[in-house]
Amino acid sequence: MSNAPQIGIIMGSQSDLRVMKEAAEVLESLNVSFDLTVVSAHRTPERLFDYAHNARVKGLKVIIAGAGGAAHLPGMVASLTTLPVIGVPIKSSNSIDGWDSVLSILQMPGGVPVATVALDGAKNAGILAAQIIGISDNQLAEKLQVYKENLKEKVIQSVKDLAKNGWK
Ligand code: RP5
Repeated sequence: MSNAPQIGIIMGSQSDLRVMKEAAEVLESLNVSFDLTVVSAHRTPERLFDYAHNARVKGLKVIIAGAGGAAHLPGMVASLTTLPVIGVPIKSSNSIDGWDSVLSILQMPGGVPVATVALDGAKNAGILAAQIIGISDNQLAEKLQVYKENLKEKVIQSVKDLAKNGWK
């Protein structure tokens, strides 16, 4: 995207992209600028420190961090920045069943929050990040309002479809 990125999307491995691209896609659809890269807490710890320390300086407002297995990336980034961090637990090749990723990201100690979404919930991470930006961006808030109206419309339509088929 051409605008300076407002949201940073990071993931522990390129193998996480199949999930994390859903955050990118929803931000694209809302026209919110972001950048996206791989930062591994365990394999590139120095890169993790650099990324977290530079995030606010380069203008990021929210960080979305996804990782699987022993998923320390979101928590470590949160420990190094005052920007809000949204964590995406990923069911990956080294996950037992996904709970390992969920708990690694969710169970943060007091003082270092990570807003944790559902397993593989990158889409919601993107929406939540946009909602945070939307606090001070009325145009974006309007787009989010339309998005939510569409969700409502889909449910109303499904109620009508069921009724048409005799289900009430
Ligand atoms: C985690 O290990 C990554 O976030 C990824 O989910 C998982 C597996 O990584 P690869 O072995 O596929 O690179 O750190």
